[in-house]
Amino acid sequence: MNDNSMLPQANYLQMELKRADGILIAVDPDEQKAQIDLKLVDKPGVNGAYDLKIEANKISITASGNDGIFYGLVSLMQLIRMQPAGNSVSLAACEIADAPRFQWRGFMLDESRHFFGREKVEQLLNWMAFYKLNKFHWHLTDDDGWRLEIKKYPRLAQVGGIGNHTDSLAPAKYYTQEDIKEIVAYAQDRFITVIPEIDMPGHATAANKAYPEYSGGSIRNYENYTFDPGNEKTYSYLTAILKEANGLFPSHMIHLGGDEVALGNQAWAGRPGIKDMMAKNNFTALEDLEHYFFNRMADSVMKMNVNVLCWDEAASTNLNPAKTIVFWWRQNFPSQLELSLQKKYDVVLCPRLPLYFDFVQDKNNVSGRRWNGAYFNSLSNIYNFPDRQLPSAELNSNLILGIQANIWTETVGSEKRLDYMTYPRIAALAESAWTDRVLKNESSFNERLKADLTLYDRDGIYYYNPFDPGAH
Ligand code: TNX
Repeated sequence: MNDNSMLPQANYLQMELKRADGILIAVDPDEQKAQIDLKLVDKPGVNGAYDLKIEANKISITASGNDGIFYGLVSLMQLIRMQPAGNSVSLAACEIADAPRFQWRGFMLDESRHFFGREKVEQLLNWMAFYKLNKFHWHLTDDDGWRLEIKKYPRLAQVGGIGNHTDSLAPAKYYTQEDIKEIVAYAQDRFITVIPEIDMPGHATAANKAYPEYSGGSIRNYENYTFDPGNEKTYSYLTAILKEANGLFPSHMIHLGGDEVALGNQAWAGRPGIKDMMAKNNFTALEDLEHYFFNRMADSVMKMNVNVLCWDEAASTNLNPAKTIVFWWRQNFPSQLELSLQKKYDVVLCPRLPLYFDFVQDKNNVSGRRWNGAYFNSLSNIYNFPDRQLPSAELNSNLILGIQANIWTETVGSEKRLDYMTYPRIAALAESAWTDRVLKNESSFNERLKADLTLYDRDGIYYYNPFDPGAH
């Protein structure tokens, strides 16, 4: 090592090899003794790039950043792990020069609809690290449960945390602030940034159960679905929540949701506070009020020196493009992607087809979602995303930060189901996010995937086996 800042990466390799493979290595900051030499060098290139060289008596990893050193170590770990089980490991000599295609390689987990808890999340973070994914988008609030302790408003977690999508009376489940800090640190050790989502103004039923005074009202099928944009106090309430949340996440990013408000904003019509707010601002449509609300909340967040992330509906609101990232999820609304690029927003691609992992992956799957009854999200479609789906003019825009898979959990009520929907599709996601289009090779991917499946077996993961698909 030519720099002590690489100790955490070296310790990570040591710990992982011991935990998963029973292999012991020593970590020593003395460069002369090193058999695995880590070196930070001054070299232009993208974040995360590294060189890995395996020679007869020495392995060296060089990179210009600590993340590159980490990814080099992960590649080494993969090579070791893919060896057949036995008493010794032998690696072929090689020279690898590697760099990621996209800087945003994300995975989103919805823990509102069903709560999985710390151990499962840490296992996921471990696999994300194995696959060099680097952004964990944590959907912590939604209609079925509020999963984040907020000290100023304790009922959010204590009352809003009660229930889930299948059982509205299940005891409260949520993360304490201590839990959050520990999970964030666990992710950080693996070069993963954690981004919380506090969804607004829609998908707010759980919060409104705890503090109904900030609810935008109910209509048939949508009970207290929105926060109340007609009440001045709503803005300070939500700002206080966001401030507290921001203190727990060092990412300088908060996802504010902004999705599917049109489903619930009909409840706003006729409410006195809202009528006044509309009149005062000369708004003619409820949509104007929606943009007003989102703009004001985005402002509050940006004032904290935090960037605002949002679903593609919010691309229609005029936000500061230097501090906004739009998540394009509705592949049936390509115009929202175009609008986002026109407005110079940064964009993460996570279209429902093929990147929603709550959608089934096999035509024989019986439970789970599919699009219009027919389309499902196969391993192959994920592997070939985005190149087969989007025009290269859009893909070449430097506003496209990368890609992300989202797993919504209305239909994912157990750890087994979560595993089944996630693995091995996460491997295809990772290769699409990391590997340049000219280097992608689907049959090679499928061949290499076999080794990953044995690793899942070792980790007790209940995965979908594409080589032996049953009906699930
Ligand atoms: C739409 S994606 C939603 C989620 C659902 C998901 C189910 C998005 C921004 N909103 O609230 O869980 O569809 O696939």
